[in-house]
Amino acid sequence: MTINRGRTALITGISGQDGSYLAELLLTEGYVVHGIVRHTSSLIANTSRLDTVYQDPHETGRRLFLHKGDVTDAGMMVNLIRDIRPDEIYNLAAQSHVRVSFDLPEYTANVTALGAIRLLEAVRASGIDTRIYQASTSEMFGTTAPPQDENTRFHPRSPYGVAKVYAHWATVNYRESYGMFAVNGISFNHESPRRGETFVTRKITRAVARIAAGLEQKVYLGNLDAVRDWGYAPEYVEAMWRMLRHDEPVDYVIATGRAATVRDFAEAAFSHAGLDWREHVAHDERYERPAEVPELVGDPAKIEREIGWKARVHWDELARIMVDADRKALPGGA
Ligand code: NAP
Ligand code: F7E
Repeated sequence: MTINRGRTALITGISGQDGSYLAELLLTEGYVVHGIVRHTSSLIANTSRLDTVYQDPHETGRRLFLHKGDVTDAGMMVNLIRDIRPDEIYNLAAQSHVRVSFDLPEYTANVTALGAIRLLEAVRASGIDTRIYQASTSEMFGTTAPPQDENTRFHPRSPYGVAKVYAHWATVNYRESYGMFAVNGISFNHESPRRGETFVTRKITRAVARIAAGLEQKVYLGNLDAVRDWGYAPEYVEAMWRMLRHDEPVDYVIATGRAATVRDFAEAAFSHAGLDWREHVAHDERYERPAEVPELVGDPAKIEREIGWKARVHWDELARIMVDADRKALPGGA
């Protein structure tokens, strides 16, 4: 921990799944951590995933600072970055739901694509020397066949994927144009008990817990044939951090290299609770997308070789971790 003492990081999207795990990791490593949280009308801020690390503003010696802000507000980002002068910036803020991006394409572009360029420009305007991590995604590969690696052609299939391609190339462009240490982590799907409840893994494991407890009978899903490479989010934030501690600014695929269908995941999750998925999963076309990404399976050889990062938790163990957590979270859950 001592080697990082005094280092300062800024995380956009700190209240999200990855942001919360990353904040925990960096605090454990001795960093001072700043995060941008959005204004809401009903809460002081959406910080439920940060409960384990939240520090009251009146505490002395605290190392976690939350700032009200939004990546659609360029001035706010310039001022904040100039004030705190972070050594590392992790741009995790996004409208990250693929299905939702079809309903809110312009909004998704504003946050997910232009948010990245606002941040890069804010760093330039502040004139500070910092390292920047951009949360790129396997969704950029779209229909290009697996295994996908750092040289695979992009063919995004959603407004979200298109927005992330923009942010990805903006990051490469600022690295090449201005010599910034700015890198893309091309993450494949990664999940955890903190995953948003409308992503398919969490939707399934939450339903398993509620069905096992007799609270409901069925879960309605869309395409069961989609293939994904699901990893464990706490391991992925470690990859992000290690990419910024690397000697050179290099883009990497972050993946397990293992494939499973949505059907496989559902089967594993239900059977972990002693249930037969076929009795509880029903189809609803409203969960299908105008264009689907059929098969994403990453080739993580480069990050394993050059950074020494390797996924340990694979999709079937992940299903068990998430089912156990969702069962425990129910009132009276064990
Ligand atoms: P997430 O749970 O959806 O979190 C997104 C975060 O962005 C939340 O903190 C959210 O704040 C914040 N946010 C949204 N709009 C914002 C805005 N206009 N200004 C400031 N903050 C805003 O996503 P995640 O799963 O942690 O993923 C983190 C990043 O990695 C995202 O960029 C995502 O696109 C990318 N990614 C994720 C995966 C994956 O499988 N998880 C894979 C590849 C790439 P609220 O809490 O207020 O909503
Ligand atoms: O869908 C299918 C759906 O929404 C996975 C984001 O973190 O990972 C995530 O995007 C698959 C798709 O994740 C339902 O059609 C079936 O094929 O959990 P998801 P995603 O779209 O892969 C990437 C890497 C990101 O970057 C994104 O930010 O499951 N599916 N039935 C369903 N999906 C949902 N959500 N709900 C269903 O009922």
